[in-house]
Amino acid sequence: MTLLLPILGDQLTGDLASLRGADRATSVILMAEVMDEASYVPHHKQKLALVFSAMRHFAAEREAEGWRVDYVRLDSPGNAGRLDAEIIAAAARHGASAIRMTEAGEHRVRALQAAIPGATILEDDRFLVSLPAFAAWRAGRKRLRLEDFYRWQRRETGMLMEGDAPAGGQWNYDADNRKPLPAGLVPPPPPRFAPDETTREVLAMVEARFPANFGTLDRFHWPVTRAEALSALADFIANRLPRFGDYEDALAQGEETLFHSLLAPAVNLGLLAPREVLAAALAAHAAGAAPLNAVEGFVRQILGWREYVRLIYLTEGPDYLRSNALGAARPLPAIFWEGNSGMACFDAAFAQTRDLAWAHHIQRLMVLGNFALLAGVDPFELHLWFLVVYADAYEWVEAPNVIGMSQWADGGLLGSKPYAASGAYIHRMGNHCRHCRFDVKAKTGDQACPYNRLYWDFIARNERHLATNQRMWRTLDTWRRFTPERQQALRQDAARLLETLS
Ligand code: FAD
Ligand code: DLZ
Repeated sequence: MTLLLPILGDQLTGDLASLRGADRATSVILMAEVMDEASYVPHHKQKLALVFSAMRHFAAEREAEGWRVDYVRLDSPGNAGRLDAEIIAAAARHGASAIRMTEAGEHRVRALQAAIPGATILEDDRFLVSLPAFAAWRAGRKRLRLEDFYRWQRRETGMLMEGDAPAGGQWNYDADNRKPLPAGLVPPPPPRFAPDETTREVLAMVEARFPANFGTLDRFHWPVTRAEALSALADFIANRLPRFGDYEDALAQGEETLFHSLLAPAVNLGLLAPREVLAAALAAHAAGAAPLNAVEGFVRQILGWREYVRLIYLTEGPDYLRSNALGAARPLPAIFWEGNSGMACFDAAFAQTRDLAWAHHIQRLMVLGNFALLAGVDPFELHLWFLVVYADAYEWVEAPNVIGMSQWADGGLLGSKPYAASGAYIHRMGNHCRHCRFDVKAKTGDQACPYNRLYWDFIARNERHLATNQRMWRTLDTWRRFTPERQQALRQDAARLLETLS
């Protein structure tokens, strides 16, 4: 009577639902590095190295705890290259009488799991909100909004609550969380975890097997074990959380990580549980070590956005990825692969994407995503790019952020208005413009900031769609007050720029 327990590459959690209560004497954990998962998109080299190294460390740790682990390496002889085939082969190899798994995050892998004969699939209770609870909450609601979801979850969990009221009297401190980084304030760098022997072996394997994939490996310093992830969490709580809120939306030339946590890769792999990350932030606040605006901002991201986007991804189904409410059809411009746009903000975001497989939220949303939105890039192409380039990218979290939040391709299901902004926003939030060869004050012409040159064209092009959105009325009104000559000049100038992108 052997129980087979397949663990996926982003299920690296010691008390995963399917492991809980299993008898180590009669169970076999199966972990498999497979080509299908390594190549459904050509992942950034650091993402591949992170997943494989973390999988190998997790397997070794379980073995040390007394589990039997069957670990199939990418180069193991006979590797079938598919998760389902590896699971079925392992079941036969071990004479398994039962297979128990925790549900996968992505539609693609959920479909594979569902087709494995006789497998029991358990809910992934590492997330705080279950699908049925979300469905019940959503039923009868006219609109979906993060703010409503988040308040519901604050009440449900009691996090940052004083009775039925939000701690401090406000549900959010967004208005306090929009400061540019002042000169002279140097954010403490996040810890760098030196690759051990296992990681070095994986780095060499990735370089050898995936030489053409995007990105560099030289600066691979991600936490790959639970112990390292806990150390990364402790470092963030002590050194960056207190100012996380203030500079959450800041952009700064030469400052890659600011006060961000860089925890998403570890949390998405399962090395850290969202509940413990939240608990650590709340404990810092209770101890007086982190102000409310910082902790609320952080809680909102994990308890709010992270849960919310997953539930939208799961309930909207695979077709959501093909949403294209604005009918954007431009192929992804080469600057997304080459980083030679000449725009200081864009090229900085690109460089750290290439070198760290990470960029912070405002770079993803207001620099990279915003540029694609203004240029009318096909949202599905952009989604594939985002899925490739970040160490924390899994479709369940990446796709709603790109399709919904960033590109408004779902027509406003996830977010209330398109995150479209001219260069003025980027100028306000940081100092990139001072280092840029383009002029952020100029609206048209070759020297003008490309975000400015594209902004009004985006508004004009999408006037019909935006007219139904109350939050866009003021902008539309401004556009409509321009003289026809000015409108024409702006659109012709944008067309000239768009021509150079193709
Ligand atoms: P911090 O700024 O320190 O935030 C703390 C945590 O909150 C993050 O670790 C993350 O777990 C969570 N979080 C914050 N914002 C979001 C959000 N919008 N959605 C879900 N969780 C959030 N996040 C991913 O995990 N994977 C992705 O592939 C991904 N793609 C994105 C694409 C676009 C276009 C945008 C706008 C956002 C994307 N995000 C994604 C959300 C967010 O940008 C990243 O989670 C964050 O930048 C990761 O860095 P960090 O861990 O330092 O986050
Ligand atoms: C991301 C990833 C990669 C690159 N490789 C593997 C792998 O070889 N084996 C595996 O079990 N999981 C891998 N993963 C993570 C899966 O893609 C992840 O479990 C799904 O995205 C969840 O739906």
